[in-house]
Formats: sequence, structure tokens, C-alpha cells
Amino acid sequence: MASGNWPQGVRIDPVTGALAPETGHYTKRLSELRHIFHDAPALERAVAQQADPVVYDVAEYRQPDSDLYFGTTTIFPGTVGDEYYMTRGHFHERPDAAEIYSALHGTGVLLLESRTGENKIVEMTPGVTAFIPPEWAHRTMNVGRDNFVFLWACSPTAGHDYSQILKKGMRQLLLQRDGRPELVPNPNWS
Ligand code: M6P
Ligand code: ZN
Repeated sequence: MASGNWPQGVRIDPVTGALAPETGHYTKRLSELRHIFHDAPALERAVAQQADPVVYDVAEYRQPDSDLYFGTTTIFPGTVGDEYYMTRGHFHERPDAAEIYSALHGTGVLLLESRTGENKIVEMTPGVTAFIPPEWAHRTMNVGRDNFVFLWACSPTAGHDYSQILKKGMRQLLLQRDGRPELVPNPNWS
């Protein structure tokens, strides 16, 4: 049921990802992303030497009694060893829950992996919108020198299932090789 100021327009700053108004916000620092990056010593060095930098920031806008919510994710530029700053990556808990990602600023890569092990990558630059099908894990990396900002929208009951990626990782890693992103098989995937 609409109430108060809702329905309303939400202003998005494409460079910072800030939403006005927003209904929620969180930040992930490097120390909260242990086991996500493959080079554990490089991660510990960066946590110590760079005062535990913020890797990404998520702002959201949700309203009650609705089957849709949206937000922005801002991944800051950076690497941990040879791996680009990235999100944890997740499947949705609900097997019919899809999502869209739409690039607003910077240069990113969306890495997709199905339950049966197929992989896809989508280069995310402003103007590109990706459809993430149900039952495909999704993780995004910032492969540029500026903030990578994208808009996302999905069901608030989609749920985040991190268990498989935390346990096994994803089958492919996107590494910086000669200054450029290259997809390589994850040697630690099990
Ligand atoms: C996107 C959305 C969010 C997600 C965020 C960070 O913005 O899919 O639902 O939380 O990315 O990704 P993750 O939770 O995998 O770290
Ligand atoms: Zn998702």
C-alpha cells in the first residue's frame, strides 16, 4: 500500500552510486572479504598497509508490500594481488528469482556461473544492462581506474545464497595480466 512520500522519484548519483532518498546502506571492507580473494597474503598486507580499505558500497531503496526493490553497488578501483576488487558473488535462494544489473559509471565485468557450471562474462559499461537468469551465480568486478557503479533490481524475497561460493569459490577468476583482465580457471576450485 502506498503511503507517505511513496510513490516518489529517487535520484541516483551515477558517479558515487548515492541514492536520495535511500532506505538502506552497507559497506564491505577488505577484512570482511577474506576467503573471497585468492591471494590471502596480499589481502592481509592490504588490510594492514591500507587501513582496511572499503571495497564496495551498496545503497538500496525498498518499500513494503512490493515484489521489487532496487539499489546501486559501487565498487571502488583496486586490486588484491592480481585480482580486481569485486563483490562476494551469490546465487539467489529462490530458484525462480532473476535480477537485472545496469552499468551507470566506470568499467566492470559481470561473471556468471550456472548451477551446472557454465560460465558467461558480460562487459559492463554505461549503456549495458545485463539480465541475470535464475540459478546463475553473479559476481561483479571493477576492472577500471574509476568507481564502477551499477543499478540493480530484483525481488526482495530472492534471498542471497553465499554458501557454495564461500566453500568452493567460482570456477573462473578474473585476473589482471599485463594490465588487462584475463579469465583463468580457478586452481583452488573444488
Ligand atoms: C548487487 C546486488 C546485491 C548484492 C550486491 C553485492 O548490488 O546483487 O543484492 O548484495 O551486489 O554483492 P554480494 O552480496 O554478492 O557481495
Ligand atoms: Zn543477486
